[in-house]
Amino acid sequence: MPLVTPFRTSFGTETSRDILLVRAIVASGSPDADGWGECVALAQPTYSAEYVDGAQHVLEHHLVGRLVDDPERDGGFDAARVAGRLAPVHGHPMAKAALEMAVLDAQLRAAGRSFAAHIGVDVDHGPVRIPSGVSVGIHDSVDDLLRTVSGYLEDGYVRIKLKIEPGADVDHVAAVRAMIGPDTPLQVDANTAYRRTDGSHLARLDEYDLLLVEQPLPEEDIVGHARLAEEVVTPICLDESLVSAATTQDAIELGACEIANIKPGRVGGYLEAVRIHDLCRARGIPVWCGGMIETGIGRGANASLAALPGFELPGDISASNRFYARDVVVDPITLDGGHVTVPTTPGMGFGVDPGAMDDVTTASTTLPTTP
Ligand code: OSB
Ligand code: MG
Repeated sequence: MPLVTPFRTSFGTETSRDILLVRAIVASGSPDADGWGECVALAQPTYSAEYVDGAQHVLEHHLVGRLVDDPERDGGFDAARVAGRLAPVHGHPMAKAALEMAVLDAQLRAAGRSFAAHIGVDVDHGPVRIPSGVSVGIHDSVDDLLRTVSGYLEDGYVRIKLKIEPGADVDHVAAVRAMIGPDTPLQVDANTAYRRTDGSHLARLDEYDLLLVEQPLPEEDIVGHARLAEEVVTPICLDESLVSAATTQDAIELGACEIANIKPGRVGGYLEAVRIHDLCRARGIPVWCGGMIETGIGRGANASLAALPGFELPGDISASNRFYARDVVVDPITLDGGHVTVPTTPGMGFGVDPGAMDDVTTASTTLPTTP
């Protein structure tokens, strides 16, 4: 799917999105269930080790069969059992998350229940709205960056996140802060572009009253982030490093994670994401929902997750039209007064548009769901 504008980060430029979807068709249940999951892996292994063709391979050859062979499976599939069945396979959280999401979507649709209600969001007393932030790619020119940011503020986004890298950081932040004034929430995301020795450079960002600096150091460098947290006043937020509830807990205990970006794909699924929310909340660590340039499938689910009370900061849950001219769902996320509305339809929070889906489908593979 083409992006409406190229999206540049410290790890590369995305101009289109090659998206892997998992559809779970459970025909033996009562009623029959049908669900979709979106795999957030990018085309190249540059954000994390996963990439979309690898995710497809591991799903086809190592993951789906483990659900089909579950001896305790009683005709249908139970989303609560998926992560445990897949646990013997190391890594591949994004592939696993897509599979669990499809099963959970099918199960919730069959039960006539929304994901938001399922995780305890009060959707019975009128629409729930959550604040919407936007992630802004690296721009070659500061003037262009200011034009882009102005446009998003006109759209109503309540929080700006700037992608940064060495050479496009302090000056860009200073110019944006000067333009937007002191009251608009601003944060930055380095996607691992700095090193431990960059502490004093990153401390120059402290002047600009940022909500947080996201993932300055490499994924593995938890101790480095803990040291940086001593050196820099701006709170350190982890993204790439947080691959599970256990790693999140350790990072918090080490002082490396003052704020957590929760991405369901990165942690192996929405159920693990809820566990991370719960543990952060118990420890007083604010969380927010990250994005992976999702279609309306992942975006609707993210909007539901982000309605949990620990999501104290606006997420990267922008309107569908921030990235796509045409979405694959009938109910794309839209912006209304800087907020998005939490979906309450049965399932993970979207309805697939079959025509739009057909138009962008390049290939599909059917795997048996009986051993
Ligand atoms: O680091 O948050 C990130 C997009 C792709 C990969 C990684 C990241 C991002 C974003 C965009 O920042 C978030 C969005 O979907 O709006
Ligand atoms: Mg990030």
